Amino acid sequence: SSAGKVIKCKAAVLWGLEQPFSIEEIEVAPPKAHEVRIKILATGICRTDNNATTGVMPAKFPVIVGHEAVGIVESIGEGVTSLKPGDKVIPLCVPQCGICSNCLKPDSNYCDMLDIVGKGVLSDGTSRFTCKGKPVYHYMNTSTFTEYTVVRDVAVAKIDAAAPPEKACLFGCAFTTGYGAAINTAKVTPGSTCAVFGLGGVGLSVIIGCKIAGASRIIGVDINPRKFEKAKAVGATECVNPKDHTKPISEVLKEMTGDSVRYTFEVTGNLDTMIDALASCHKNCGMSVVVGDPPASSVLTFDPMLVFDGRTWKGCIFGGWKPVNDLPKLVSDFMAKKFNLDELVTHILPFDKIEEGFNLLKKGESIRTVLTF
Ligand code: CND
Ligand code: ZN
Repeated sequence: SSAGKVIKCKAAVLWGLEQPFSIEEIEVAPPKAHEVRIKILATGICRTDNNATTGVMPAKFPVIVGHEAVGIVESIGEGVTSLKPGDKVIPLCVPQCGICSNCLKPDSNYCDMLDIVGKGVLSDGTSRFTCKGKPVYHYMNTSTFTEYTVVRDVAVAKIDAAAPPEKACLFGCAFTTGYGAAINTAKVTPGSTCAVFGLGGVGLSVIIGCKIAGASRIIGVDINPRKFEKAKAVGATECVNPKDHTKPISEVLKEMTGDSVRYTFEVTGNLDTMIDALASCHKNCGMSVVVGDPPASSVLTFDPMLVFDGRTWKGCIFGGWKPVNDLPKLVSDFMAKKFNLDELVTHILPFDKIEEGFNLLKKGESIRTVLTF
């Protein structure tokens, strides 16, 4: 067996900002205490990974990004009790240690470990990856654009062994984030009107959540009209392109709905859209949820009347789920056909074609591209 030994394998390394993904042979060290080494089976491409290549989301270079995957536990480090080799798992960008003050709060999923996982190294301050004799850093605790990765045991969810990897990987980010934003964060009510800004993999998952919650009107908003067909296929009742209007989008939505948009979701990561989404929900009883990643160190200026009048402005990380507990249940619901992820996966490519997958994202041609190994 490979347990306890260094594994040589292929990985997509980013050597610096704005550099292409370079497929390299890397060395993956065995897991240390409370870590597991995972063989990746499938991994989706998310906007947040692209944000690492552009600097919108900070990363330490050289780095292996990727955070939406399904894999199989290859080996475990000392003290790991919750997982064993052979388990089918999802590496988690939001951990759940289960013992910090936030994990103990029933309504928080901001585990104390979360602030540590952003540092690009594991608990002992070092990386488990090397390439050409140099350390290569981790990303969001997951680093899934590689045949093998090492992660902390508190950041792994064990899922149904029968779950198909090229769909179930979406529970590592897009689906879980978007669906949870509607169900847990906004708590969308039956019969309500919702508007979703940004119709990528995360935005479409918000739509699925709004629909399951019983929303009667779901308006998709995107500047790329090629996204409308998919949005309607998953539950949008109509779609609007802000570029087709001279009026602010909040005015357009108000007219369309007789001023009754109850919930709005920002799922693009643009600062202007965050204000637009806030202004688009009902001024007194509306709620707007920020789901898109704001650019690092950005500052937003807004008219305080937007909230003074009564609107609620919220955010969420990873859809508000407590992932170690909740992901296995979400995957079971998926296996029981509670929701269908077919529309979200538009492209499946072999891992070597990662650069092509990112080009599809940048050109707005894909919803999710899933890479398989
Ligand atoms: P993706 O790029 O696939 O979709 C974004 C969509 O927004 C595209 O269809 C764009 O055309 C559209 N868009 C861009 N600008 C505008 C605009 N000004 N007005 C209307 N539409 C616009 O991205 P994704 O679905 O992979 O991710 C969406 C966001 O969610 C992104 O910011 C990502 O970083 C973030 C995210 C957050 C979390 C979390 O835990 N909160 C997890 N993963 C991703
Ligand atoms: Zn993501």
